Amino acid sequence: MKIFNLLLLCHLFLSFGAQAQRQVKTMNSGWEFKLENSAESETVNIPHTWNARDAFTKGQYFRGKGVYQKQIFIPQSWEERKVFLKFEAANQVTKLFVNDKLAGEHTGGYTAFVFELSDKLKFGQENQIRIEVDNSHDLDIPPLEADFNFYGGIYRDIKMIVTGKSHFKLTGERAGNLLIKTPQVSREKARITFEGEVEGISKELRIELNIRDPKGENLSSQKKDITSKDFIFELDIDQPNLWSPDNPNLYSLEANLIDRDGKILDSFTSKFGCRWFKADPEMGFILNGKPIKLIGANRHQDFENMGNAVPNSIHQKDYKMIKEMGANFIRTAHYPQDPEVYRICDELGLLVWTEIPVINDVTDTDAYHQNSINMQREQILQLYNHPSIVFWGYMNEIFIRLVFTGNMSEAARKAKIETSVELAKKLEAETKKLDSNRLSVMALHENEIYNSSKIADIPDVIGWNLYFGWYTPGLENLGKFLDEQHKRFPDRPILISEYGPGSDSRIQTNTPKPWDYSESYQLKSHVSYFNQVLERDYMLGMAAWNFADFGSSGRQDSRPYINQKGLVNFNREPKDIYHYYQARLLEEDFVYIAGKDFSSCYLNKIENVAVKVFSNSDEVALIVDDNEKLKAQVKDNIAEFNLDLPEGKHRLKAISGKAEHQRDIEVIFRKNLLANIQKEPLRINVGAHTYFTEEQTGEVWIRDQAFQGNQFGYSGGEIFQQSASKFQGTASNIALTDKEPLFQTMREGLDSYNFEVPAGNYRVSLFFTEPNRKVSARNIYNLGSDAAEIKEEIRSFDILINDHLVEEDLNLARDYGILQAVELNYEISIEEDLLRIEFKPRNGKPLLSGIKLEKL
Ligand code: GCB
Repeated sequence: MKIFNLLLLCHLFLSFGAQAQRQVKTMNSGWEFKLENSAESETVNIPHTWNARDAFTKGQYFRGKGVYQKQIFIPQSWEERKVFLKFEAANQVTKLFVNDKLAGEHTGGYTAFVFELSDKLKFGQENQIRIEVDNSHDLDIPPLEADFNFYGGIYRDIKMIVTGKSHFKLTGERAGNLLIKTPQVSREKARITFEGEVEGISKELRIELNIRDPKGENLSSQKKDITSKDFIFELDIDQPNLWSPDNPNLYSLEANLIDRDGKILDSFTSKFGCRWFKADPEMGFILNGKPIKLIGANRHQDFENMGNAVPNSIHQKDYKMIKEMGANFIRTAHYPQDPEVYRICDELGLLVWTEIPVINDVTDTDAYHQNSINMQREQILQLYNHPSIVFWGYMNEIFIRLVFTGNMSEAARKAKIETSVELAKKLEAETKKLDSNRLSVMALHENEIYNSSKIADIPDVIGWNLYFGWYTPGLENLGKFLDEQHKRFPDRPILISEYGPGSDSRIQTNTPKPWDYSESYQLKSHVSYFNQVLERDYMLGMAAWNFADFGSSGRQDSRPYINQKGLVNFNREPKDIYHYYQARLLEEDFVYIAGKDFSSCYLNKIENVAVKVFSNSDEVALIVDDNEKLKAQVKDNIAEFNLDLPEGKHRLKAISGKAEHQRDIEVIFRKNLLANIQKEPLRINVGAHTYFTEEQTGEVWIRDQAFQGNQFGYSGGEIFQQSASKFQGTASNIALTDKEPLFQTMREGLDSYNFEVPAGNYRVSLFFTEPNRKVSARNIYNLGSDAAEIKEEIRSFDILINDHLVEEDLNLARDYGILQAVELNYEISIEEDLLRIEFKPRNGKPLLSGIKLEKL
């Protein structure tokens, strides 16, 4: 009986709801897609981008028009209703055609828009929907250029919305949002306003408003007759449950638009939260009356093999990982992200800096200025209700292009500065006009021009993107820079909006250096930033660059076309540094043995195994091979152990408080590598102090060493360093390999490479690349007037193995071209107990990137 009643109730509710209330459904599946000018089409699902692959293969991706088409049946009954399409975003100019008639157009790739279809539809029939999306470079649309990919397509959800003839406004810059404002909040009381617009005003319309508290209990219900299109409700909440990262309390609001028969014509729901905050130039960020250091990361919206067309589940996972890292702060650099992002930040309790993509440069046209303003208006009006958002950002490193452009006339420089400052003033005014309760912010790169132009005086808060120990030398210079800024501009609240070096989980070392892409240099750098920021009360906080590795087609680091500054990999596999943040930030007991991707330890006799354990207590216990228990004090959330271990496999278990973590390592003595060569080839990452591990096989290329009576090593030469580059080796993509780090680092001018191995048969594989770009820039066969200089640069050399000439006049540029992976191998039989590879220069200096030695 009871069950029957319940079913009946459900049935009544559902049938009532289906006819009358707002209907929303995704329209993601089954679109015919083709690139303009392409003959072939394919069926795709949205989220979709056409650049998921080409942005990672050629360094240049297709920028142009893509067309999506679909037939949809529209029921006859919808003639009595209104029909809309909502795009959560499409990059970057979108046109919608319904039955070949233009139904709407939108500019800008990162905010939502809604088009009404009603008057173009045929009811009770099939209708043709065509969407043209264009991601061509356009000087009037931000972003003009940046260190990330502008993937084209409908890369966020697309939804159909059906309402009654009278409905809450859906089109326009709010894209259907109705604003919930919290102009005054204290512990005692929160003043709430709810405002919006109704379209299709007719007689006897009413809005019923219900507010629920964070427990879901009804807090307040109000009704109002609607006579004109704009409406506003006001209410006070006594002793509000405040929203904060620790207690992300959310209220919910439901508004129903009702006709005189009590029928619901349309409805709107939203969450909101009550909190207040300010940025203080001495005390930092203050939330609900208490200082809170903002610590977190920036986040881009793309993912390995997907480009920016990622489902909500990936957005959710990212922000959960950010929360689980212990962060309380996130910057959605460099553009507004998926609506799901802000929803999950509200739920999880992450404070958000969101910004529009006005980045690197400004075009001095009315259209560029207006598009920037529209983007800021759309961002603010669409995201207004999210309590997580505390900063509206509107510019990133806006003078970087100017600073790095050489021969620019003084007049052009002045004009560029003027138009940028003018745009900043407009964006600031627009931001404050729409929302005076939040803080405005911009991010600057390390250059005095932001102070001298006075652009840095415009927003409430300044974020500095500071890459000390990377683009600028000296990690320790960070604190000096911050103190100087604080002293010169004592009224300016500041935070670090970006910092961090690139790292590659395949590259490991115990002797980290800037630009070696090792995870241990990344650790060293982040530890230093933590220390320097935490000891300065005036600092609002810091956001690491970046939560995850991301696509950037112009980059040539150790992984091509990828910016590798992530705390996690492009596929979100954590790097060590992610766990360091956990140790530094989490309250509950935490312990983690670093070095997941560095578990083979190759030691010289005198060395111990260096183990770092991340922990948030004062002391860590380490149990080695289930018996020996060692203890170490924790400094900067790291306990260091030096273990004197025999060769072989070992089990480590770290304990701190209630937390435990276990890891296996293998100790291998370098001196035994040659003795074992029958079983395991020797692989050497020549010209590098780092270990390189191949992802597919787990094979390790060990760091290089000199031949000093220690069984194997180079003699002569030096580590190759590209001139004017900080990178050790060549920071260039290497064609025809996925072992870039092996080829990028090399030894130049070496005389020989020696191995003390017994007489017998061996295979010697040598790995090379020609790094000299000049050689290819000028045709090597047609040297012209600077022949002598170029000739010097065209390296060629002979190679002898135990006096046998194996290469005569090896000229990498001539025979293979530059920056290509070249592998040459030789089978050789030696009669002495020494294998000696000699490099004899003919022109320039010989070089070598790697050696693999196998016993046959
Ligand atoms: C920056 C930019 C960011 C880049 C980053 C980098 O300052 O704001 O977009 O990706 O540096 O890695 O160089």
